[in-house]
Amino acid sequence: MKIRVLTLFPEMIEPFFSSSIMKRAVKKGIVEYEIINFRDFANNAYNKVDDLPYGGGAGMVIMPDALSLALESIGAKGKRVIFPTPSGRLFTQQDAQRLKEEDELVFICGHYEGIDQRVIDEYVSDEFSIGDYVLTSGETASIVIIDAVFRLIDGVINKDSLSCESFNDKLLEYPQYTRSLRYCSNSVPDVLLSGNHAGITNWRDEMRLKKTMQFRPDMLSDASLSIKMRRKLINITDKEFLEDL
Ligand code: 6GU
Repeated sequence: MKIRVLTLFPEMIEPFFSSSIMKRAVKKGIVEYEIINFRDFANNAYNKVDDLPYGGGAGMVIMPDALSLALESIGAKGKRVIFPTPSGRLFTQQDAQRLKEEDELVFICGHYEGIDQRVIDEYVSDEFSIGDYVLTSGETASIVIIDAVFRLIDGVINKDSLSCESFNDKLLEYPQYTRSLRYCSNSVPDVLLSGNHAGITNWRDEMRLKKTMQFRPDMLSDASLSIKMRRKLINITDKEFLEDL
């Protein structure tokens, strides 16, 4: 996959591609990237890329000129062009699954009050928000989306870690423990040391249900639970109901 990021702050993006798992994926040739500073495409005296909004209001808006020249330079028309913005549709794991199938992705990082709507109309295929809060810029949001997508590509990370993780079946993950056995006088749950695989699976399933109930009850309503998991959920809620009495 080739990822291109159009930004006014390349120094915010570069470290993500040159560290950790992303660095390895780039080295292996699984992911290619290009960071483009669209200020380089400005053709005015001060390399100005933004201006006041027509109609008034606070802040500055990215002008169409330099940004669209940058987009033209990479033949962005017809490509998957993603514009992260707080006014977009909420980005989900399902979107990440869909995007991982693409050969090329282009990201536009907005700043200030946003970018001129005509560039969005002309080039952008997806407007995504990464959550209900406001960030200063699109760079951090782009990195979040790129991370969620590229880790799903074959060869980037161990397949086993992908198969059983939060959101695959719309439940949160169970808690993990590793050595040492004693830490701050807290011990590891006995079942994990028992060698009883069925017992361990059962405990982990229960923990996933409990955690999801505690932190994301909204996810339970559309989780596609097996009959076995549904029974467990009923058991847990019954138990908690009785404890509350
Ligand atoms: Cl994609 N951008 C910005 N600036 N803020 C956000 C966001 C994106 N998603 C949530 N908040």
